[in-house]
Formats: sequence, structure tokens, C-alpha cells
Amino acid sequence: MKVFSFAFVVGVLAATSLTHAADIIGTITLTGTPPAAIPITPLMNDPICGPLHKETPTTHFYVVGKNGEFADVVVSLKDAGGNEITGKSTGASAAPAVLDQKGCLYAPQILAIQTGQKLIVRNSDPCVHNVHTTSNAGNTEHNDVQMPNGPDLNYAFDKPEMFMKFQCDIHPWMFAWVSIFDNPYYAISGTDGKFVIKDVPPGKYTVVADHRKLGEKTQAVEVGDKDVTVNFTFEVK
Ligand SMILES: [Cu+2]
Repeated sequence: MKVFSFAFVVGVLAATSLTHAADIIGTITLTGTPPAAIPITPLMNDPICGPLHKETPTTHFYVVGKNGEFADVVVSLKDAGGNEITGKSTGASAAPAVLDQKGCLYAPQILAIQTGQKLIVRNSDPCVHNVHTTSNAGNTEHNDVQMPNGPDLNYAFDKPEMFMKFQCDIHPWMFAWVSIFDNPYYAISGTDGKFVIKDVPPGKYTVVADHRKLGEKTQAVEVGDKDVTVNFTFEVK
């Protein structure tokens, strides 16, 4: 019986390795000097929002490390041959994503979700916000008042879209951009510039890197059963 169990385990492991999907990993680098971040002075002048901060927050469109490590770049895949991922959203069963309003700022400012995935919008502040979404792709638009520490808002969007805008009309400096994909194969670069798109099925794809201010770059990739590295460099002049 023990021998049978061992053979069974080996068989399962072999089958798993044969169908192993690979990760696409990479680093995003920024060259050149981006425009300086701008202090959000109106926030500090607001009687409720101001005291929530010790120092004046700034805009953070360009989140870049000492060696050009470039964060907040949305990396996704488009089909280019074999094993199509378009329409393979797992959003309805994916863990909810969270967009918080904290210190009268959206956190995070750049977020990515799947079609059908639950997006929880939270108000962690002692003041009223209104959550106002605008779509360029036909997604349902919202304009909802959310009371201080009020109940979460729950949204889901059914169409792919890059950088769908969230804003608060009460605090005109508050913006977030939520990208929506109809598959689970995307990632956002961290403060180390790195991203990982996990468990990509074998096939040919176009890797698409999008930055809110610097636009889009693409590279072709073929995924087999080994991890693939794809790096991008963005420039500001
Ligand atoms: Cu607000």
C-alpha cells in the first residue's frame, strides 16, 4: 500500500511539472529626472484633512528609487498566439481588492483588478468623501457619498479599461486610477521596480507596460515552462 502511495505521489508531481505555468518577472527602470512632486497645499489648509498629516503630502506620479527603480507601472499581457488569456477573468472568485481613503488621499493611487472582481472602497477618514468614477470604456459610473468611517462601498466592473478614474469632488486633489483586466495576468511594479506576473500559461504574448504619465511600452514574449525575464525602461527628457 505504501509503495502504491509513493508511486501515486510521484505521478502527481510529474504531471504537475509537465503542466507548470511560468512566471514573467522583470524590473522597470526610469531614466532622466522626472518633474518634481508638488506639495498638496489645499489638503493641509482643510480643517479636517490637514491635521491628519504631520508633513504636507505631495503628488506621487513618479515613484522612483535611487537607481531608477520605477514603481506604479501596470504590466499586463495581450494574446499573441496560442493559449489565449483574453476573457479568462477569475474575478468573481478572486479575493476582493481594497481602495482606501486615508488622510484625504486614495491608497493606493494606482490599482489593478479583474473584471467581475469585488472592489471594496473604504473611508478610513473622519470626514465625508464622495467616490466619483468616470469610465472611458462603458463601465458603470458611480457617484456615492461615503460618511466618516462609513460602511464600505462594493463595486465590480465588467469591461477592461486602463486607468479608470476615481476622484472625490469634495477634495479636488484626490485621485486614483484603477485598471481592469479580463484575465488574472497582470502586476504593478513595486518601489523596487520589480513585478511578477504569476503562473502564465505557455504561449506567445505581448507584454504591455503602462505608466499613468509616460504612456505605454510593449515587448513580445514567449512563455514555456521556465520563468521569463522582461525588463522595461521608461525615459523622461
Ligand atoms: Cu474626499
